[in-house]
Amino acid sequence: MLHTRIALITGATSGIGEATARLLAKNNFKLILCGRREERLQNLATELTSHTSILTRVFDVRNKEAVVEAITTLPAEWKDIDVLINNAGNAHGLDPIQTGNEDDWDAMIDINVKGLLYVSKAVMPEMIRRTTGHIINIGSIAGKEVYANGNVYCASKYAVDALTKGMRIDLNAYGIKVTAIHPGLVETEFSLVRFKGDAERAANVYKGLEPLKGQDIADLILFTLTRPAHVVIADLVVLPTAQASATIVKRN
Ligand code: NDP
Ligand code: 8X3
Repeated sequence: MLHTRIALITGATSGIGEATARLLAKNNFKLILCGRREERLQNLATELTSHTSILTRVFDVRNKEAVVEAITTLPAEWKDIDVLINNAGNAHGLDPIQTGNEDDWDAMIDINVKGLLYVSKAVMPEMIRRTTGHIINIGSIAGKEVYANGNVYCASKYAVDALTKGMRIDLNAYGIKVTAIHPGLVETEFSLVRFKGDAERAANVYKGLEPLKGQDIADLILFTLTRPAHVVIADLVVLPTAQASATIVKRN
């Protein structure tokens, strides 16, 4: 019988993480769903329990102690995490570097970079012990190209790119697969967060083009996770057809 893998998804309360939870639940994965918004996690868990076993963990990836607590207190039957999807993250603000808001800088570096490190550090020991596992980091086209006013968000995603490469090198001896997926424009709550709840400004980001959906990224994650044991997808950039680069977008 096919081994049912355990996947831990950070940022499962919306967007790419939520779509991934839905897809993996229907594809023979047991899921540990993480995020800060407990009610959303509970609702999603309730919905998906007809497909698979679900555990939820509420924590802020910035809180090192909370991350360690969430992972080390997993019940014995959930400890062997096979798949870690480091998805939690956001942009905060879109300002020139000279007038950037330091709280936004802290949020992006603390969540997108340090949070990813804390979660990975907590999950890796069991993967290393079992000499198996797969870590998928969600980067961004912003981690491949810098655009005007993207400065610190881009830096945080360049860091994700570098950390992915570093993980693949350092974990090579343990048979652990490491993948980065770098999306372009995906219509999620991302722009609403970036523009601090300004729904009109957020909607404008996706106006006049057909953006990617969370489901599109979930499909790639599932594809990546279902390659044969000897194959790792190392690095994937995925854009809407209307997008040619971080800044060149064909709009109607
Ligand atoms: P959403 O805003 O829809 O989702 C972000 C997720 O991250 C939420 O589930 C949120 O959960 C979680 N999160 C944010 N901050 C924290 C935190 N401090 N601790 C724990 N969880 C946190 O955006 P997306 O789905 O689009 O974003 C997912 C990833 O994809 C991010 O890393 C983003 O940078 C990346 N990405 C997005 C693109 C896009 O155009 N949308 C393009 C390229 C990359 P909660 O608030 O409940 O904690
Ligand atoms: C999100 C993509 O181009 O809006 O990472 O920064 S972009």
